[in-house]
Amino acid sequence: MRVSKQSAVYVAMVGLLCVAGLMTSAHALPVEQAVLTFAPEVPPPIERRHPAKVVVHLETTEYVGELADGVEYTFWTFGDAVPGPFIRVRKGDFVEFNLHNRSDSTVPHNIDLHAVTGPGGGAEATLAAPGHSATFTFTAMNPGLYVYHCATPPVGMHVANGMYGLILVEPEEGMPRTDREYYVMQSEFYTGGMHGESGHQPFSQEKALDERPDYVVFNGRVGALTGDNALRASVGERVRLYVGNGGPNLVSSFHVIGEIFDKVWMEGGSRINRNVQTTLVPAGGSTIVEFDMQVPGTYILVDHSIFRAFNKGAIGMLEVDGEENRQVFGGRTGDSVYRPEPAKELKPDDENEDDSNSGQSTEMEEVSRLDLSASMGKGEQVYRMTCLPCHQPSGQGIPGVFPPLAQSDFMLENIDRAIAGVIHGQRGRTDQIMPPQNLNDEQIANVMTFVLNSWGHDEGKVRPRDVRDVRRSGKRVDDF
Ligand code: HEC
Ligand SMILES: [Cu+2]
Repeated sequence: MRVSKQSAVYVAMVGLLCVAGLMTSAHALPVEQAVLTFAPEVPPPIERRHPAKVVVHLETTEYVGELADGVEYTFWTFGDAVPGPFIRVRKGDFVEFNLHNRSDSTVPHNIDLHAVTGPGGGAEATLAAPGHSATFTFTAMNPGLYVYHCATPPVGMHVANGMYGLILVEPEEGMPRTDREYYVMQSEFYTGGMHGESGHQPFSQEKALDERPDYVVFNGRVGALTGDNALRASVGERVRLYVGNGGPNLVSSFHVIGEIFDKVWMEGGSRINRNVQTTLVPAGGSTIVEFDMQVPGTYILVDHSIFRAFNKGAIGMLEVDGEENRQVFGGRTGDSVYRPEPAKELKPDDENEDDSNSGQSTEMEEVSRLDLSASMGKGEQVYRMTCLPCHQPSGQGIPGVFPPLAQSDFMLENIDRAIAGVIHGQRGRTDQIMPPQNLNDEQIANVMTFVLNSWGHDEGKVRPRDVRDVRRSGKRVDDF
């Protein structure tokens, strides 16, 4: 199994051309090798104010990688990464595009660049069998941010397996300067198993036809932009995101929680819209958004078709450090534990003589520390991806909206009841509803273990079979 070389900047196969004079007889243009970068990195702005001949070398590959923790998928790629590398040229540039299909590929591949004016965007011209290369040329006629993708039949499958990326054609005068530029590309995956099911997952043609993805992700996998992989910026900086949507099916409602886009290059074209909350990114389309950072914190990138974010993986994070600005954002002006009275009378606990729980605690003593910390680690991932947006990073909840899990008496009082809430959803204690969390037994066991051993709790390990028992009992929160 090979791991994609995310983030490394690589200059595509430097060589051959461009020796000293930097001139080709054919076009009398200076020759440059394209600088390609892996998401979330963007190549440096183009400094020159004249056209050039830009040479791109891109390799198509196939490899088994991780779609989510413990979930493997056979990706088909450009540049050994999903999404493929970011290409940056200038309007008027003459591009020599070399596509190399590695010899261990199982199928032919090609490339359709939406930045190309001409048949198939280069698809027919670049079709390459395993172990072959193809070259074509084009002039970048129109400025904008364009998607590229494989267009080899079955096209849907090549795209669904990860074959897409972005090419920016800068206008002649260049893009305005910003402090940070990032590359974010949404796409969805259709797998044999349900979301979170571990092991190698095959592509599901049936789900793809139904447009029923199990994963909707940024930058090729669940968690590519969260935790340690979060994007970074500082207060006072201007951030620009080059956002693409590989599809293959869904249109994205791209939104950054806690930010308003000062500028949006609508659909990645030349028209600028201002003061936008959520912008559409069509399948096979793009957008460029820009905003100033005024207040530190974690800003969450989502597809605001919100189940895709909280249940299917379409979450990214932008961590911003720097000085608070109480004028812009007053922050918490009150801080208290949120313990609403139960809206319904709960049945007294002694009705089901909690001996299942006491049995559990003797067994719990046998569980090794190591086992607990492994489960905690996996549980933290689930928590970050699933529970955090509502219950918050330190389990503190949001007063009046989402109850805290830290020191939640309701939760600590009856753990099976809390598990039932996570399985089936829960309502009645607040004005809000917790929807059923579409997680398997192992994921729920891990996340509960994490929650029950964080923020001052010390409640031991929940095992998948504990979750299974609650699930089998069919009991809902109100039945406890
Ligand atoms: C969409 C927001 C949302 C998400 C996501 C969410 N919850 Fe909740 N959770 C709530 C709400 C709202 C309640 C209270 C519902 C009610 O009124 O009974 C709640 C209640 C709970 C409770 C009972 C605590 C109490 O005081 O009522 C537990 C335990 C809990 N959630 C755990 C989790 C876990 C674990 C996850 C992640 C797997 C999770 N929740 C994901 C919104 C959410
Ligand atoms: Cu392909």
